Amino acid sequence: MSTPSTLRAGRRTNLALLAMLVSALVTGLLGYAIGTPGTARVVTIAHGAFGLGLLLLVPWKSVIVRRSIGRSTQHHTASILLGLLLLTSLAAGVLHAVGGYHSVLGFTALTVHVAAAVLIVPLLVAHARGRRQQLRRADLTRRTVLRAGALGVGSLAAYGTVEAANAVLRLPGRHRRATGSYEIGSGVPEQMPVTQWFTDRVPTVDRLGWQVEIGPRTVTYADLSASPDGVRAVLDCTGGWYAEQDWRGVRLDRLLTDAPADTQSFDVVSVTGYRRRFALADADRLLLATHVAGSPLSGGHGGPVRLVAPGRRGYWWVKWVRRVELTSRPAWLQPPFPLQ
Ligand code: HEM
Ligand SMILES: Nc1nc2c(c(=O)[nH]1)N[C@H]1C(S)=C(S)[C@@H](COP(=O)(O)O)O[C@H]1N2
Ligand SMILES: [Mo]
Repeated sequence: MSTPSTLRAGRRTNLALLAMLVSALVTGLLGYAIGTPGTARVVTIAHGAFGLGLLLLVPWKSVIVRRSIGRSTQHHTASILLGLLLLTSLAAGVLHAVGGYHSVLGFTALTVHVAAAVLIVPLLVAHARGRRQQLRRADLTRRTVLRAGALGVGSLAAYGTVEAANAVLRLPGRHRRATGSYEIGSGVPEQMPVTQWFTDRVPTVDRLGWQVEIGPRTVTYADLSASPDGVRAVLDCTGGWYAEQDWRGVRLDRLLTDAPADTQSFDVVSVTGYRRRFALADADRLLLATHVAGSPLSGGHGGPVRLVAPGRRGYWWVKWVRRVELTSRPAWLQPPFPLQ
């Protein structure tokens, strides 16, 4: 056939775009939930491929867009905004993946990337709802499967191209961790960015008078800071940076020996109200830390007492810990990400 393949642009192009976009959103969120390097690598590569793969469909989608502009009088404002947000998110994602960790007026490429992606969700729902594209039985032909395969291979090749550019041009991106984070301040905690998840603020605290309530018992700062328990662990913030430090404090299982028999999990609660829930069985892998790199924790980095949660992303590492609440509810019964 001599017809250019973009003439086939239509329903299936839209369905492919939607599937890739939803997959990019899901793998993006999944990557935030994963702290172990092996799994994180797979999810991050899939994420980059789904995102970059969208660009491969631009020639087809632009035919659809031009057709639509030509034939309808409806308002396109929401669709244009959706397109602009998508371009912003893509550009910022790639900028993060090649350019390193830079904060400009408190924003980093990754915060712009994720914020734009989150704003896309309601627009995408409205956009797709008004333009239902039915999946048909006849879609399951050998040719469609081959095309989907080609799109998959092309998407991975696009990801490979960015990685090759990182390596060949010796860009900062070649040093990122499996999660996509850049190393800042390993062994030198003062160099780590002070980071809040969302709306939390650094409180003023009284170090020496600090106490932590653990179920019915109370432990003082002096008790905690006299403990020899230590762990070397990586704090990996979803904002795109990580640092490896030597942390010292008390292993949480030592403080939970008299927990009631029906205890399934516990909430680690900050003086600010910020909280995360953990399974009781995980307590021996968690540290209530008072020290990092041999010195007391600074106020910005969670002093007097913070949680150290090896293998988990930064938002689990509750700062300014005031209370550990024992519960008989399962650990998964909590918002997947903090709310403040
Ligand atoms: C509209 C949805 C999204 C699209 C199209 C998208 C696309 C992309 C692209 C193209 C990259 C660069 C990949 C590379 O070259 O390595 C990227 C990186 C990244 N994205 Fe997204 N993304 C989306 C949503 C999200 C969400 C919701 C999150 C997190 C909650 C997220 C987190 C990340 C992270 C952490 C990176 C850095 C990964 C790395 O350095 O390899 N993304 N994204
Ligand atoms: N109370 C409280 N603890 C918190 C947060 C927060 O906003 N409030 N942010 C978390 C996030 S997202 C990260 S990455 C780490 C950052 O630790 P740092 O400020 O010592 O670098 O703290 C975690 N603990
Ligand atoms: Mo973070």
